[in-house]
Amino acid sequence: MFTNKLLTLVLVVQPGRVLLGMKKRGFRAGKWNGFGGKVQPGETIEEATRQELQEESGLTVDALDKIGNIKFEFIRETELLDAHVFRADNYNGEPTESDEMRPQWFDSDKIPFGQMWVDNILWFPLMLQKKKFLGYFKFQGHDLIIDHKLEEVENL
Ligand code: 6U4
Ligand code: NA
Ligand code: NA
Repeated sequence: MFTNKLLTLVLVVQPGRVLLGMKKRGFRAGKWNGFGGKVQPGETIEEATRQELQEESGLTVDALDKIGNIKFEFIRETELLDAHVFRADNYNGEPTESDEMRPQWFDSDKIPFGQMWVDNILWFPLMLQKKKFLGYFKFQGHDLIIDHKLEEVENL
Protein backbone atom coordinates (compact mmCIF):
# COMPACT_ATOMS: atom_id res chain seq x y z
CA MET A 1 0.00 0.00 0.00
CA PHE A 2 2.82 2.39 0.81
CA THR A 3 5.42 3.06 -1.85
CA ASN A 4 8.92 4.24 -1.15
CA LYS A 5 10.65 6.96 -3.17
CA LEU A 6 14.43 7.22 -2.84
CA LEU A 7 15.84 10.73 -2.74
CA THR A 8 19.31 12.16 -2.29
CA LEU A 9 20.34 15.33 -0.52
CA VAL A 10 23.88 16.69 -0.20
CA LEU A 11 25.23 19.58 1.87
CA VAL A 12 28.57 21.05 0.85
CA VAL A 13 30.20 22.41 3.99
CA GLN A 14 33.29 24.57 4.43
CA PRO A 15 34.63 25.91 7.72
CA GLY A 16 31.95 28.31 8.97
CA ARG A 17 29.69 28.13 5.92
CA VAL A 18 27.37 25.91 3.93
CA LEU A 19 26.31 26.01 0.28
CA LEU A 20 22.56 26.04 -0.42
CA GLY A 21 20.64 26.34 -3.65
CA MET A 22 17.54 28.39 -4.37
CA LYS A 23 15.27 26.14 -6.38
CA LYS A 24 13.84 28.03 -9.34
CA ARG A 25 10.99 25.71 -10.37
CA GLY A 26 8.94 22.72 -9.23
CA PHE A 27 7.41 22.10 -5.83
CA ARG A 28 10.53 23.26 -4.03
CA ALA A 29 10.64 26.66 -5.82
CA GLY A 30 11.34 29.57 -3.50
CA LYS A 31 13.14 27.48 -0.87
CA TRP A 32 16.83 27.22 -0.05
CA ASN A 33 17.76 23.56 -0.22
CA GLY A 34 20.63 21.18 -0.23
CA PHE A 35 21.20 19.67 -3.68
CA GLY A 36 19.57 16.44 -4.75
CA GLY A 37 16.69 14.66 -6.35
CA LYS A 38 15.30 11.30 -7.21
CA VAL A 39 17.35 8.13 -7.61
CA GLN A 40 16.68 6.73 -11.09
CA PRO A 41 16.42 2.99 -11.78
CA GLY A 42 19.86 1.46 -12.38
CA GLU A 43 21.65 4.24 -10.52
CA THR A 44 23.22 3.80 -7.08
CA ILE A 45 22.34 6.28 -4.36
CA GLU A 46 25.86 7.68 -4.42
CA GLU A 47 25.89 8.03 -8.22
CA ALA A 48 22.56 9.85 -8.08
CA THR A 49 23.90 12.15 -5.36
CA ARG A 50 26.95 13.12 -7.40
CA GLN A 51 24.89 13.58 -10.56
CA GLU A 52 22.33 15.86 -8.89
CA LEU A 53 25.05 17.88 -7.18
CA GLN A 54 26.81 18.41 -10.50
CA GLU A 55 23.61 19.34 -12.34
CA GLU A 56 22.32 21.70 -9.70
CA SER A 57 25.51 23.38 -8.41
CA GLY A 58 28.22 22.71 -11.00
CA LEU A 59 30.41 21.07 -8.35
CA THR A 60 32.00 17.66 -8.12
CA VAL A 61 33.20 16.13 -4.87
CA ASP A 62 35.70 13.45 -3.95
CA ALA A 63 34.48 12.14 -0.60
CA LEU A 64 30.81 12.02 0.27
CA ASP A 65 30.05 11.19 3.90
CA LYS A 66 26.75 9.59 4.79
CA ILE A 67 25.34 11.81 7.48
CA GLY A 68 21.65 11.02 7.75
CA ASN A 69 18.59 9.17 6.63
CA ILE A 70 15.23 10.91 6.78
CA LYS A 71 11.83 9.40 6.08
CA PHE A 72 9.07 11.81 5.14
CA GLU A 73 5.41 10.90 5.31
CA PHE A 74 2.56 13.16 4.23
CA ILE A 75 -0.85 12.87 5.81
CA ARG A 76 -3.34 11.16 3.45
CA GLU A 77 -0.57 10.28 0.98
CA THR A 78 0.77 6.78 0.46
CA GLU A 79 4.18 7.69 -0.92
CA LEU A 80 6.97 7.69 1.65
CA LEU A 81 10.09 9.68 0.83
CA ASP A 82 13.34 8.08 1.89
CA ALA A 83 16.04 10.75 1.75
CA HIS A 84 19.70 9.77 1.99
CA VAL A 85 21.62 12.76 3.29
CA PHE A 86 25.32 13.31 2.61
CA ARG A 87 27.84 15.90 3.65
CA ALA A 88 30.83 16.87 1.50
CA ASP A 89 33.69 18.85 3.03
CA ASN A 90 35.75 19.27 -0.12
CA TYR A 91 34.65 20.15 -3.60
CA ASN A 92 36.00 20.84 -7.08
CA GLY A 93 34.83 23.63 -9.38
CA GLU A 94 32.93 26.82 -8.71
CA PRO A 95 29.27 27.01 -7.68
CA THR A 96 27.37 27.80 -10.89
CA GLU A 97 23.77 28.83 -11.38
CA SER A 98 21.71 26.45 -13.51
CA ASP A 99 18.15 26.62 -14.89
CA GLU A 100 17.10 24.76 -11.78
CA MET A 101 19.11 26.23 -8.93
CA ARG A 102 20.96 29.34 -7.78
CA PRO A 103 23.75 28.37 -5.35
CA GLN A 104 24.86 30.66 -2.53
CA TRP A 105 27.10 30.32 0.52
CA PHE A 106 25.61 31.02 3.95
CA ASP A 107 27.47 31.50 7.21
CA SER A 108 26.70 28.60 9.54
CA ASP A 109 25.12 31.00 12.03
CA LYS A 110 22.97 32.72 9.35
CA ILE A 111 21.26 29.79 7.69
CA PRO A 112 17.91 31.02 6.25
CA PHE A 113 15.71 28.50 8.06
CA GLY A 114 12.64 30.68 7.46
CA GLN A 115 12.97 29.98 3.73
CA MET A 116 13.81 26.28 4.02
CA TRP A 117 11.93 23.07 4.65
CA VAL A 118 10.64 23.31 8.23
CA ASP A 119 12.46 20.11 9.22
CA ASN A 120 15.86 21.64 8.38
CA ILE A 121 16.13 23.72 11.56
CA LEU A 122 15.87 20.49 13.58
CA TRP A 123 18.56 18.41 11.89
CA PHE A 124 21.01 20.98 10.45
CA PRO A 125 22.70 21.44 13.85
CA LEU A 126 23.51 17.70 13.92
CA MET A 127 24.71 17.73 10.31
CA LEU A 128 26.95 20.76 10.98
CA GLN A 129 28.50 18.97 13.96
CA LYS A 130 29.10 15.85 11.83
CA LYS A 131 26.69 13.86 13.99
CA LYS A 132 24.92 11.07 12.14
CA PHE A 133 21.16 10.91 12.51
CA LEU A 134 17.94 9.13 11.64
CA GLY A 135 14.85 11.24 11.19
CA TYR A 136 11.16 10.74 10.61
CA PHE A 137 8.85 13.65 9.80
CA LYS A 138 5.12 13.49 9.19
CA PHE A 139 3.82 16.51 7.30
CA GLN A 140 0.42 18.04 6.79
CA GLY A 141 0.92 19.87 3.51
CA HIS A 142 4.43 21.16 2.96
CA ASP A 143 4.80 23.53 5.90
CA LEU A 144 3.52 21.79 9.01
CA ILE A 145 5.17 18.92 10.89
CA ILE A 146 2.58 17.00 12.91
CA ASP A 147 4.86 14.26 14.22
CA HIS A 148 8.58 13.64 14.20
CA LYS A 149 11.45 11.62 15.58
CA LEU A 150 15.11 12.49 15.38
CA GLU A 151 17.94 10.48 16.87
CA GLU A 152 21.70 10.45 16.65
CA VAL A 153 23.21 7.15 15.60
CA GLU A 154 26.73 5.74 15.47
CA ASN A 155 26.32 4.20 12.03
CA LEU A 156 23.96 4.47 9.09
P1 6U4 B 1 14.85 15.25 -10.20
O1 6U4 B 1 15.41 13.94 -9.80
O2 6U4 B 1 15.89 16.31 -10.45
O3 6U4 B 1 13.79 15.15 -11.22
P2 6U4 B 1 13.93 17.06 -8.30
O4 6U4 B 1 12.73 17.75 -8.81
O5 6U4 B 1 15.20 17.79 -8.23
O6 6U4 B 1 14.06 15.68 -8.96
P3 6U4 B 1 12.37 16.27 -6.18
O7 6U4 B 1 11.38 17.28 -6.60
O8 6U4 B 1 11.98 14.86 -6.23
O9 6U4 B 1 13.72 16.51 -6.89
O10 6U4 B 1 12.81 16.67 -4.73
C1 6U4 B 1 13.67 15.91 -4.03
C2 6U4 B 1 14.70 16.76 -3.36
O11 6U4 B 1 14.08 17.62 -2.40
C3 6U4 B 1 15.70 15.94 -2.62
O12 6U4 B 1 16.99 16.54 -2.72
C4 6U4 B 1 15.23 16.00 -1.20
C5 6U4 B 1 14.60 17.37 -1.14
N1 6U4 B 1 13.54 17.43 -0.16
C6 6U4 B 1 12.24 17.09 -0.32
N2 6U4 B 1 11.56 17.24 0.83
C7 6U4 B 1 12.47 17.73 1.75
C8 6U4 B 1 12.38 18.11 3.08
N3 6U4 B 1 11.25 18.05 3.77
N4 6U4 B 1 13.53 18.54 3.67
C9 6U4 B 1 14.69 18.63 2.99
N5 6U4 B 1 14.80 18.28 1.69
C10 6U4 B 1 13.71 17.84 1.10
O13 6U4 B 1 15.70 19.05 3.57
NA1 NA C 1 17.18 17.53 -8.91
NA1 NA D 1 17.31 13.21 -10.78
